[in-house]
Order: sequence, then C-alpha cells, then structure tokens
Amino acid sequence: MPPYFLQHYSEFSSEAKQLSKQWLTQLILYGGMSHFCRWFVGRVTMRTIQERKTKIIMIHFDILTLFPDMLSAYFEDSILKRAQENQLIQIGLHNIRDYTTDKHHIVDDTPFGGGGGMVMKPDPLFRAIESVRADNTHVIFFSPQGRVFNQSIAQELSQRGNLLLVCGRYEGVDERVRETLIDEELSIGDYVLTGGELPAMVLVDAVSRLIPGVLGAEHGAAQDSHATGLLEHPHYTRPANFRGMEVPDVLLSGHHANIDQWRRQESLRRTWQRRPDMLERAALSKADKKFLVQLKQQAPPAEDADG
Ligand code: 4GX
Repeated sequence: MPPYFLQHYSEFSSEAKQLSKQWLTQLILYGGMSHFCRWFVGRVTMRTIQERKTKIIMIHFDILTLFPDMLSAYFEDSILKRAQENQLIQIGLHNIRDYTTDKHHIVDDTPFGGGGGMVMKPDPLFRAIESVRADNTHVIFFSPQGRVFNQSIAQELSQRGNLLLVCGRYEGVDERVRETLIDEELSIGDYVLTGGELPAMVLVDAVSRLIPGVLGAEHGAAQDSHATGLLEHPHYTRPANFRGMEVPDVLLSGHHANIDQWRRQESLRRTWQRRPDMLERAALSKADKKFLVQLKQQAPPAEDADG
C-alpha cells in the first residue's frame, strides 16, 4: 500500500507525473542543501571556536592614571572601539585619585631627603592596584628606566589575558610601589615624557592589533614590518601618473609573481638602507640572501641616499 498521497499516482496525467517528480526532486535537493548548510555552518563555527581556544579569546587591559579622559578619546576611535564592541579587548580606566582616603584626595607628596618635585604617594597606588588586579594580572609600570618596548614584547604581552598598566606622573612613584606591586617596567623609547599615559596608549594599540579579529580579516598583523623582520616595501595608489611621477611598471603589469618579487626586494633594499641591524634577525630565503649580496656590492647603506 503506497502512502496516501501516492494512491492515485497511476491516474495522474503524464504531465502531472512529470511535475510531481520535479517537485519531489526539488524537495529532496533543497532538504539536502539545507541539511548540508546547517552542517557546514556548524563546522565553521566549531573551527572558529577551536582556533580561538588555541590562541586567545580576549585581552583585558586596566589602566591606572590621574587623567583617564586623556585615554578615553583615543580608545573610542574606530579600530579599538570596534574591537571593544566585538569583545576582543576590554579596557578599564581607573582614576588613581578615586583610591585616596583623605579629604583633599591628595596623590603626591614632597620627597624624603629634600630636593625639588613631587613623588606619588604609595597608599593610593597600593589601594588602586590591589583592588583592580586579579590573580593572573601582569602589572606594568612605564618609565624611561624600563626594558624598551618593541614588537616582540607586544607579541609576548598579547598572549596574556590581563594587563594592568600603571601611569606615573610627577618625578616618579614611591619606590615601595615598584618593589612590591610592579611585575615589569617598560619604556617606549629613550626620551622623557610628562607621564605614562602616552606609553599606555602605545602599548594598548600595539598589543590589541595582534589579537586575531581586531584588524579586518583581509589585513592581518602577520605581514607587518617587524613581524616579517623587514621594513615595508613602497605603496602606490591611483593615479598611475601623479604630477609626472610614475608608479613602477611592474605594479601595473598584473603579473603577481613579479609583483611579489619586486615587493620583497624593495623590502630588503629599504631594510638594508635604513635598518641594516634588522637583517640579522630576519628570516631570509636563499633568493633574499643572493639579492642582498648584490645590494651590498652596489653601495653601503649610509652612502645610498635613497632607493
Ligand atoms: N617610556 N615617562 C613616567 C613618571 C616617572 C618618573 C620617574 C617613574 C620614575 C616614559 C618613557 C617616560 C616620564 C613616563 C616619567 N615614573 N615612560 N614618568 N619614555 O618618559 O615610558
């Protein structure tokens, strides 16, 4: 006994038979497709979750400062704002002054031993750090006396889940804060600033863009200069002729192998001319080394004005 809807199948006109067959085929096909789609979407989601698990899901920055407004404007800018909306990074701004207990909310005092300037009092900083940090928090203090921040430190820090950045002002902080609460002291370069706020912004920016998903899918951080160990090749956009200045022919050729080779060689040329020290740490192929030998025969870096 066939199912009810097929009981009268033999009585269908050939046209109707044809039509019902078509519908049935479509039904099976679409059913199969939707099943496949659901399976596929599931697979992609699974893979994304697995990839995220092996890397890092999100990084949480806390920043202690006397001037939180200086930082909030920057973090509400496009890329870092989107990263926060997408739950890839979290940024907590905390005013050190909120952790004072005295009537006048005083955060600084004159140095023991005399001399000029002011020193940040230990108590507000102790209270702030102890209340904000978690067990796994890495506490960073900015000063010119720290290890000089670079791309590999940014990479290292991007593997951590919780960073607490302490921004000092005045002539410095009470030494007991450093000794007791600071895990690492960093400098962003050999010059003197008025506070740790700019270094904190620099660190958050450099570390955040290494978190998968913060930059667009198209532009990952993997191709960065410093990630590849070389400086970047020159870039051009339209027009091909701007005030008589031409774009190199190879970039207009559409020949991708040649374009890749040109870019690689210009990277090597730039690095050799401007930062020869970086070549010692770069990962170089046989072809790269051969090209460098040629370059070095042509001219030493200091004498070569520009490429
Ligand atoms: N890279 N500064 C910190 C306050 C201070 C003074 C003495 C400790 C001891 C800087 C830099 C920097 C200026 C931030 C002094 N803290 N920080 N500030 N360069 O110059 O990170």
